[in-house]
Amino acid sequence: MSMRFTKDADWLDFAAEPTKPTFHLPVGAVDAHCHVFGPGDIFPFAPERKYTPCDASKDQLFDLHDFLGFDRSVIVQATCHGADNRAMIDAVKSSNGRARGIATVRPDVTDEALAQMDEAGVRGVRFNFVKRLVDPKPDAYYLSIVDKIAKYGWHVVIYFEAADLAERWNLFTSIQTDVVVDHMGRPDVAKSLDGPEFEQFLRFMNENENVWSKVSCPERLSVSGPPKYSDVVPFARALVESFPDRVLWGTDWPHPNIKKDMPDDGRLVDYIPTIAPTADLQRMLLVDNPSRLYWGEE
Ligand code: 0GY
Repeated sequence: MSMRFTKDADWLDFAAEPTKPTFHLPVGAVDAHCHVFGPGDIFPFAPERKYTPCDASKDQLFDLHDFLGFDRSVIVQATCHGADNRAMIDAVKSSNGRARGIATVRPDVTDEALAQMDEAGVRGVRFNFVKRLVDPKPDAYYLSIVDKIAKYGWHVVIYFEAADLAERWNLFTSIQTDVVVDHMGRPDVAKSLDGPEFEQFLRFMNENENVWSKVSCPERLSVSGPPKYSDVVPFARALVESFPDRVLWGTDWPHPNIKKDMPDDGRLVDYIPTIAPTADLQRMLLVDNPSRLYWGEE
């Protein structure tokens, strides 16, 4: 029997008809952070989820990428699906090698399940520390997963809020694989670029050469708002210019938990040259870096 889900009342749908971007993405551009949700009647949402999203299918995602000009993508498991990776894996398998996946697993995941995911195109696991999205677990929980994925050469994606960085510093810096931080570690952009909070994030990247950052999601961080997100630009641009070979960019479609100002995905693409102003920086951010990390291409 298929299940019916009703999206949360304050949930905004993604933009049905985004604008055509004026910025032409370079050939081989990768959307390194996007999701699929359900559809819930085929891939039910997890009982432990903190929100119920709208449906956002693989076909809608692939159509969006064609429209915007992305050649490839990385589909990241979202918390509304818990550790049930079927929707993400189905999307990755349907992509003809044009998508890679990031899974969420528990410490009791079997080796067989990991091997199947690897075969399907999964290249890492995501640890989510954002308390409104998942209940926190002790460091040992995450470290046991790090041990299990080691033999596949996978990496770890971490999503946390600025204050969590100090709290989890020892855990984060003990991980030996590549570590990819979602959305720049969610800086408070009302604070100074030179202040202690962002300074700590820069130190995290400076002292740990395995740490990468997605310079994505201005819409989640901005106070000044769309389409320019001008208060986020200095933070993202500082990372792109300081660590040009360790930054990634993604749309975050279908934009979970955006309660106002749902971004127009075309305008989000037009934001890219404001944080990566030269063709070289754009190529590294959009093509070279994700191709190396997710497809092993040098
Ligand atoms: C994002 C951001 C969010 C949600 C999730 O897995 C998730 O549910 O990551 C958020 O609410 O900030 O990157 O998708």
